[in-house]
Amino acid sequence: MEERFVGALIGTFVGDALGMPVEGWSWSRIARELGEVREMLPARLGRGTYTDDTLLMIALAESLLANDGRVVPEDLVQRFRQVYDPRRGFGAGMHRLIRLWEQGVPWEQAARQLFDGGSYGNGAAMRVAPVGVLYHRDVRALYDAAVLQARVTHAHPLGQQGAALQALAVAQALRADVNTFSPDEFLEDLEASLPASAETYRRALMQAGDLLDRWEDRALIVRRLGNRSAAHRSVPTAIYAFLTHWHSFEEALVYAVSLGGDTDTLAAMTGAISGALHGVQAVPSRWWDALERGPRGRDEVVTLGKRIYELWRTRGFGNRQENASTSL
Ligand code: F2R
Ligand code: MG
Ligand code: MG
Repeated sequence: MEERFVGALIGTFVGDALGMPVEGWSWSRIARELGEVREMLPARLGRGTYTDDTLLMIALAESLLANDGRVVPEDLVQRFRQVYDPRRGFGAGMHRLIRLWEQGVPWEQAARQLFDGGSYGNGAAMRVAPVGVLYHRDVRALYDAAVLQARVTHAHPLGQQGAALQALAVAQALRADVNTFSPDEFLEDLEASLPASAETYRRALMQAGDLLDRWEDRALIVRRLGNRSAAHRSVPTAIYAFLTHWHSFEEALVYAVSLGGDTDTLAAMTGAISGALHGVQAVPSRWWDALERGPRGRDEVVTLGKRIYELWRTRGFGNRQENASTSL
């Protein structure tokens, strides 16, 4: 179990580092120029370095640990401000939020000022793995925690529901038995866990189910499910990448990156889910060796995963698995 907690956090890191060098490339450009991305490529901050996806996940994990597992929005704001480093490739909304927070605008008000009705970017989903593992036995508490940590930066319901869906997928992978795993059952259970309000995501998951044997047709998958940084056009895609390659952490991430677009984030979210199923030992050693070290580096992320496991083991965090819609 501890290895699977760590796997979800490290899976985010590995996917982020693998996908980042080609973020923004189309799937056809990746295929044409590189064939596939199976190795850590040179990057702005060095091979194996991470971006905002992992940095914000680390900040969220540190915040949960400092607050006895609770999501405390004011604490998250402070930590997001502390770790903010423009070289890590943040989304446009986050740059703006940092300025609003510095001006003293309260977090709920600041988040509502982004875009039209708040951000529906995938930024709240890409960082949510710590919530998914900590609350994996209590779907209702998980949903509420995932939405609350999302509200700090993403006021749009699609941004919040996307974060909740990604957390649900991580939790479900953590609870799953790899020996009896079924992609169809995984999708059915995931759909059943969604509240009635998450209709956009329910439809996307149904599409994903219909396309399970069409994964080689990347043009089709990108057209139907998406590969951009909007949560509703990337969270279902990451779940799809996991489900079509559920047997292998490496293949799932290589496939997620091959879809192009928001590659660091697609692979980070796929990595969190696959890491929760297979555990940290599934990370290929050549990828493991390349991961960034030092402050907030690979070994500290492992320690965070172990500390969150310890928090869950000693404090329980519920044992309910009923439909999340009952809480909404
Ligand atoms: N942003 C990037 N990468 C590109 C920039 C990298 C740069 N070249 C560099 O190397 O420095 N990556 C990161 O951003 C994504 C996470 O996004 P987040 O945190 O949700 O940001 P944002 O800006 O809030 O949303 C992303 C985009 O979605 C569109 N959008 C969101 N809400 C919208 C709305 N209500 N209406 C219209 N559009 C909306 C906007 O285009 C946002 O910019 C991850 O990929 C992460 O890796
Ligand atoms: Mg990123
Ligand atoms: Mg990205």
